Amino acid sequence: MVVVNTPSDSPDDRMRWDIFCKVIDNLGDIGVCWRLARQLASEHSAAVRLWVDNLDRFSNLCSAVTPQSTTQHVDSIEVCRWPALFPDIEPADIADVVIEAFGCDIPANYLTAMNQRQVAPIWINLEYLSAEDWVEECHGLASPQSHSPLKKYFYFPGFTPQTGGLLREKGLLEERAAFDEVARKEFWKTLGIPAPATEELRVSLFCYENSALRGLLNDWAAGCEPIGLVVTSGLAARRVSDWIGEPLSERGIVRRGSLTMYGIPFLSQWQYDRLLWSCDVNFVRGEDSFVRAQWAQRPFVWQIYPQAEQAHLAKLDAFLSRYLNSFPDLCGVRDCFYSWNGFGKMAESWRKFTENRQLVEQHGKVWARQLDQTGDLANNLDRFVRGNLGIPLL
Ligand code: TRH
Repeated sequence: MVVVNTPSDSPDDRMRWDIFCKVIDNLGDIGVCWRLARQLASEHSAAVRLWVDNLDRFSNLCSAVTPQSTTQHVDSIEVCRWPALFPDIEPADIADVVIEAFGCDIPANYLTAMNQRQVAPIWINLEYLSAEDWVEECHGLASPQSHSPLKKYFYFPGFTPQTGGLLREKGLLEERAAFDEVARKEFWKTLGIPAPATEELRVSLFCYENSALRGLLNDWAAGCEPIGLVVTSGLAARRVSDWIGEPLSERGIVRRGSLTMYGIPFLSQWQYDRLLWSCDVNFVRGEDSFVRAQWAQRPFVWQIYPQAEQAHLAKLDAFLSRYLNSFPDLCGVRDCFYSWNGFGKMAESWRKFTENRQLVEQHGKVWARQLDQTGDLANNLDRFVRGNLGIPLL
């Protein structure tokens, strides 16, 4: 039997967590797991082992990860390759808490060892983020498993106190608040991009395939207002390059009419936060960048991950209902989100959105304060686990 190295090889009374992550398509799954792993380790004294099926993709997100290594320590996390043939593992090597991120199905032999462990581990399926009402009812529920005496708990991130909340590192809002003009200028310098001129609107772009993009670029180029568009590396840069008719390279600058486009390399998650904090408007997508845009407290436009049969529209609507609850007619936000997701007239809703940018920004601050009340996901999860294991809170 091959025994996997574990943090428990050294005498250690920290709670042990195993997080399993499959990189399905983009970087959101590993982005969320990596954030959670680091927070559990640094803020909750956890010994975390992160199993990832695609270390190449992970190394795109975190340059300290060596794709060839089977096991490595990064930021005090034990990062392990999750191989197709998972090695047999002793029950004693099973962690106290096992997280299956986004329903990724933990390996069968790992599950066998979980069943044989002297003290049953807490088994959690960390779900995708959704603002839909049903999430509150399902959050924290346990489901008995057909091939296991163990229960699996469904843990939902969310926007209300009846859910697990959102990932937010300790001190994030304070760091955001302290990020002043000087820090912003310094940040632009590190990217090799000039700080925006007074009348310029600085916008960041991170998106999926988007049928509204070309029209918006045309309007920006033909408009009177100077726009500085910071284009993230990857698909957004490729589609903007297609529109320009030549590649927008990392650190490249291309001008078309009133629109200046800046290419940038793929940023660390830390830098990406600072980009969101530095722009006047952020176009974000998926799950993690969407959440970070809310903590950034800058006006943002969200492209939701598209699903078959437009299933994502219910999620988009559910989010907008919560976000705009106290302000249902907020200056084109709803129209802008819908247009950016393929339903509506982008040019018109964008005009309304930017005309009322100050209001949207004020609303973003109130919204972030409200979200902060739900407590952050890592902390809520730690409490949930300790409650179930009967372990006192730290
Ligand atoms: O990459 P995404 O599209 O990820 C996905 C999908 O939404 C998917 O449905 C869902 O399974 C999953 O998220 C949870 O978008 P997202 O979620 O915003 O993740 C991108 C990550 O990449 C996020 O952690 C921010 C990070 N990032 C950087 O670190 N640097 C960058 O320069 C950019 C552009 C992003």
